[in-house]
Amino acid sequence: MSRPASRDRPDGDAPDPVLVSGRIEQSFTTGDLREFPRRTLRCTVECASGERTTAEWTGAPVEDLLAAADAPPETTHVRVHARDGYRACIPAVAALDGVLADTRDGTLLSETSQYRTRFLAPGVDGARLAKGVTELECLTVDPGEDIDRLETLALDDPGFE
Ligand SMILES: Nc1nc2c(c(=O)[nH]1)N[C@H]1C(S)=C(S)[C@@H](COP(=O)(O)O)O[C@H]1N2
Ligand SMILES: [Mo]
Repeated sequence: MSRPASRDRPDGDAPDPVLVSGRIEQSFTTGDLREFPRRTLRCTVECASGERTTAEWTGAPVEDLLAAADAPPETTHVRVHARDGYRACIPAVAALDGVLADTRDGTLLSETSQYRTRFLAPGVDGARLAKGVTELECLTVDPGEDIDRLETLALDDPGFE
């Protein structure tokens, strides 16, 4: 599946589709994402610094995306990868209630932001609500394993809005 490049793409030449990796790999363009049932989540993005914003985020249910990629039942975490190298691990139970949003408060993210997709899930701290998602990856993490080592959250770029 392909679509013509657009001059006003905010993503520049970043990889366009979102890859979902379970037992199989599926890649979805933002157009494909809109074919899924729409889920809206009211979610507060809360920064460790104390700043917070609340909005309604709409997009494809993470649960459906994972099912499409045949997520292994033993999945413990979903690792969300983003365009800027950001990687965040979300406990699978929380991720399943999440949404891969393309819309905030009824407006396409691509019209207002430097990114077209964002991962949102209830109860997840703002630092893990990745913008500009490139991949949702199913992981099975051993109980003793250090989750921090699977993440890269230190890039916070205030210019990526
Ligand atoms: N890809 C990506 N996602 C990211 C970040 C980032 O640097 N890169 N910063 C995180 C942090 S620390 C916060 S607090 C929120 C900020 O979201 P906002 O720009 O909507 O306020 O995005 C999160 N998602
Ligand atoms: Mo943050």
